[in-house]
Amino acid sequence: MPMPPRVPHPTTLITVAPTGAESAKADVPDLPTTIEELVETAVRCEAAGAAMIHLHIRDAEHQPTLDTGRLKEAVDAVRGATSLIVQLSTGGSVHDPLEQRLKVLDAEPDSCSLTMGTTNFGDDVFMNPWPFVSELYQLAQEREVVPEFELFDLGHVHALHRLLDTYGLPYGGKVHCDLVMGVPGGGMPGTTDALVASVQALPAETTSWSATGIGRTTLAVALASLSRGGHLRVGMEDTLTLSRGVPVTHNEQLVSRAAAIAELAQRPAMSTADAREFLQIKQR
Ligand code: KMH
Ligand code: ZN
Repeated sequence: MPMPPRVPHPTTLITVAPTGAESAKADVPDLPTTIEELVETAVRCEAAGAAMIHLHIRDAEHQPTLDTGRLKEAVDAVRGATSLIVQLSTGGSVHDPLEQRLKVLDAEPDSCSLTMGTTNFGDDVFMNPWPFVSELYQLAQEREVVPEFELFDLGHVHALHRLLDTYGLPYGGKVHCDLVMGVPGGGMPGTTDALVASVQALPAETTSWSATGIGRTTLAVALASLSRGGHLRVGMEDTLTLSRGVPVTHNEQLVSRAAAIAELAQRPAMSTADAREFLQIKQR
């Protein structure tokens, strides 16, 4: 079976996912939810080694929103303050309707997340039926937005084969995946075995992949990813503690830790300029 290249890239793409849609500001006051907090977070995370930011936006009441104006405001603000690749979540929250999630691309991000299938998500269901995935993918191709394929399960890897076989390569020709592991209540576990099984099954067109482990799987997944030649996603969307009982107070801590272990693996953090070239991001 053809497999993605085994020679690791000499540097590590670090993506920060600072907010997510699941944690409440009232429970996690350090979660960046305002535009000002997002910009401050983006600036500090870029300095610490991040090259891409995966954004979920909140409204004035700190609730998840897919309002196009608010998304655009955040994209412009982060672009104005950093050179980070701005990736908008099309996953939103489990309560967002599919039609609204398709409209995320109206905010003209550099990249968008694109989850390759439905998955149990805590007590909820994160819906990604095939017609929605296909439509979103074709829209990303049309709008020249580089997708990041979010793979929560081995079945999602299988669906990615079908997508690429049916609709061809994304804008820019690069196929970048992110393994999202250890989601409570669904998907694959955050283990080295699951990571290796998924990577071995990736389509031959895959040019790069990262991995993120939810909650306490974060370090195990990061170390497994680096040792298997992958890249890293970290952030308070996925992990709220640095170790048992020690809360994350700023996303920069997670990015700095990721950059340090990448350095230790002799694959230091990738610059934003290199990441733009690496993922073939359109100049906007
Ligand atoms: N918030 C989750 C339901 C994505 O950003 O594309 C979905 C999620 C995936 O976070
Ligand atoms: Zn997300």
